[in-house]
Amino acid sequence: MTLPTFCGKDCGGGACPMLAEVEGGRVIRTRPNPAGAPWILPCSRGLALAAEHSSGNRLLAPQVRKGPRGSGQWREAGWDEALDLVASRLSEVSARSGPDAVLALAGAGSIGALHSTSSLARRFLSLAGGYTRLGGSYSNGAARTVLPYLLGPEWKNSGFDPATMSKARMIVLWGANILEARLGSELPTRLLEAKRRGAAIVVIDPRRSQTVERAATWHIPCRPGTDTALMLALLEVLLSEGLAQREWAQARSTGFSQLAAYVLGEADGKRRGPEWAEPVTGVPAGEIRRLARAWAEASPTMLLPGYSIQRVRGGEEPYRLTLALQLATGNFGIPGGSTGSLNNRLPTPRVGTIDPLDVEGRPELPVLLWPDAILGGRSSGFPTDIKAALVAGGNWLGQGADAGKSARALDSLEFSVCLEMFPTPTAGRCDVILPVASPLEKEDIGIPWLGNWLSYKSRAVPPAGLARSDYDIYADLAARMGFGEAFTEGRGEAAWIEAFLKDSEIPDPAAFRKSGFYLAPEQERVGLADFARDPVAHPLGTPSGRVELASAPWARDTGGNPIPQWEGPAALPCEEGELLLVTPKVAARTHSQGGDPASVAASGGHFLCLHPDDASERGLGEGDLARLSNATGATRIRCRLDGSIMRGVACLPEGTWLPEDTANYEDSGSPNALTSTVDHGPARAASMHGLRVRVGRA
Ligand SMILES: Nc1nc2c(c(=O)[nH]1)N[C@H]1C(S)=C(S)[C@@H](COP(=O)(O)OP(=O)(O)OC[C@H]3O[C@@H](n4cnc5c(=O)[nH]c(N)nc54)[C@H](O)[C@@H]3O)O[C@H]1N2
Ligand SMILES: Nc1nc2c(c(=O)[nH]1)N[C@H]1C(S)=C(S)[C@@H](COP(=O)(O)OP(=O)(O)OC[C@H]3O[C@@H](n4cnc5c(=O)[nH]c(N)nc54)[C@H](O)[C@@H]3O)O[C@H]1N2
Ligand SMILES: [Mo]
Repeated sequence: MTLPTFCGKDCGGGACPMLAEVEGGRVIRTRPNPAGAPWILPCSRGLALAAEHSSGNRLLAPQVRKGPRGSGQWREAGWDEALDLVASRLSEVSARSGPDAVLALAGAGSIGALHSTSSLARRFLSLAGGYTRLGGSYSNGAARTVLPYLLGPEWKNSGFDPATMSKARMIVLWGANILEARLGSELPTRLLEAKRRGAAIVVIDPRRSQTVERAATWHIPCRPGTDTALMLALLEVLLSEGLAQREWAQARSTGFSQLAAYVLGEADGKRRGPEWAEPVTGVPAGEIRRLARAWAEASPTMLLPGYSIQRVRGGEEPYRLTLALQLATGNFGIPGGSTGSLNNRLPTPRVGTIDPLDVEGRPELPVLLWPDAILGGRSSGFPTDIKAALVAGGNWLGQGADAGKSARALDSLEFSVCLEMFPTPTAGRCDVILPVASPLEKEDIGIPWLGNWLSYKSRAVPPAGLARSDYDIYADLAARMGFGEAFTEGRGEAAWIEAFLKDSEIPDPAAFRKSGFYLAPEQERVGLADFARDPVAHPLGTPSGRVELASAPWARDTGGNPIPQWEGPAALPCEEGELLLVTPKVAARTHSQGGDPASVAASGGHFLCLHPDDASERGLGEGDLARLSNATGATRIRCRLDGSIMRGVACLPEGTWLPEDTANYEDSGSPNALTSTVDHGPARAASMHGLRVRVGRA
């Protein structure tokens, strides 16, 4: 039997259409769904979904902790016992300390119209009386904070449909490694097609990623965290060589002349040109000039910025300058061009989704600071004193910044419950673990990160062991706590899907269920195209109606710079001997899924990647154990020498699991032993690239 399916992971794809082959009640394999071909294809992780599903590591029964947190001592419990315990402990905390004492550590482990780990957890807690929620995002916290100031509410419509890539003459992937860390299911195929037809493909990345290897016609290594300086220098060349489309840009923005005056050094005599940027960025001045000229010449040029460039210190500035570059070169909002905003900001087809029932005005904290908020509470200026946590769809311990602090925070809670498929380090520090169904055990509608389409999956097989869907677990808990009917609205899972399809633009739901795929008619949308064509007739919802490159509200609300600027030594250059660490995604994992030691070993191992010259200066050879340290912490890891990474830069991928015992964190090799929850600029967003670290022999 063959059934439509998708993963529903927060992996940059999210809903890639696939087919599950089921034999004898088991899913044998998943393969691409021809309905999505030739452009919308799953990645290697989707094709490995059946293996994840049947992994011997899965949690198949509720667990109640017996020993101290992190001791790994558990006993199995039946559902009645486990749910009674969770219901009574959550109610007790709420009754004693108020509902805000419960923190929703609700992540995106599962995404979909119904099975959204984040929406379901919030819905449950909203109905339970309230909770403290997390705001912002590890992914794009800086960009999503600053972009509304530039674009107004229209920032949500500022992306592009992947098919428009076919019109681009030049594509600039700025810190976007889309062949490994996807930012849309359709981008890899569109990019490789662009390469075949001879488009220029520029990749700006300190590493020679697979995207560089397989697609780039021009690789420009740039020191992490210095993109702002490189962008300013490009603007300087465009302006001083008369290549900028000044009038076009000025008709569509505010602050363009101020920005021009800043890069040309009109006030302070300091030109932010290629010679200024070279020592900061490591990009030769001639290369910067060449890129600026190519950008001005190749029309249209599509700029696709990765999220990486804003997950750095000073990460608020790059996404102001990506917009400025596309305005200066006349590529903003034209077909085959882009606005320079986050690529996936365009609406997906209308379909119903489960309502998290969020109430305005509930206490909220920046996600980066969850450990500080637990440890510090009101006396440290946070809105609430957290006593308990509901953890679902995230491996917070190890994926969040500062692993040591995260562990202390989880250990300090009075009560915590985790809904999980696998015995993650986070689950290991909770009091109760509830086993959840796998992606192949749930019916759902898939909503992609990027693209004007939807996918569908039927329940390929029933849940393994005692596992249950998050929905089913909350419905049961809600019934025990007296609000079952409000949670379910009298519907089972299938009835919800039915209702979502009714409330959708899909003309033929039966055909959709059968094929597993709905492609909306419009596939070549260009975000903000109307505004770009006629900014007077189609103004943006900003105070000026234009793109606010200069933003007084931004400066007023956040204390940030009114126009984007390079802060310089605050971030860089490094002190003598320090390296700049990047901690990117790898193709084999969605974050920490597949980050357990056995899976990591099976997918090639976990290493610190160093340039041979940087290694030899530190007395390190291939396979030696290196020690990385900075103000947050330290970790040891074997190194691999690689002449293709930029000098002065080191790479340690994210997503490996921490050991149970915090005493062993120094041996974890986790980059988040080194990331910090403090000092992070106006957006209070995470810095996970461009970390200054010392590296030496362990
Ligand atoms: N395989 C896989 N793909 C994923 C995910 C996953 O877990 N696994 N997660 C998804 C999610 S949730 C997100 S938010 C996105 C994140 O997408 P990104 O943040 O864009 O992904 P990263 O892998 O962190 O970084 C992408 C590239 O940027 C480079 N880089 C790092 N720092 C800098 C810098 O300062 N400047 C420049 N120019 N380049 C830099 C890295 O070397 C890397 O090759 O990825 C999505 N795609
Ligand atoms: N150093 C460093 N750290 C990073 C990053 C970086 O670039 N560098 N990137 C950051 C980014 S962009 C992100 S988005 C975060 C992601 O970090 P997390 O949100 O922690 O992501 P995952 O590790 O994928 O954790 C998802 C968990 O949900 C579980 N899960 C899967 N399906 C279900 C389900 O149906 N129900 C429930 N209850 N659970 C389920 C999975 O088993 C997994 O343990 O990491 C951030 N951390
Ligand atoms: Mo993310």
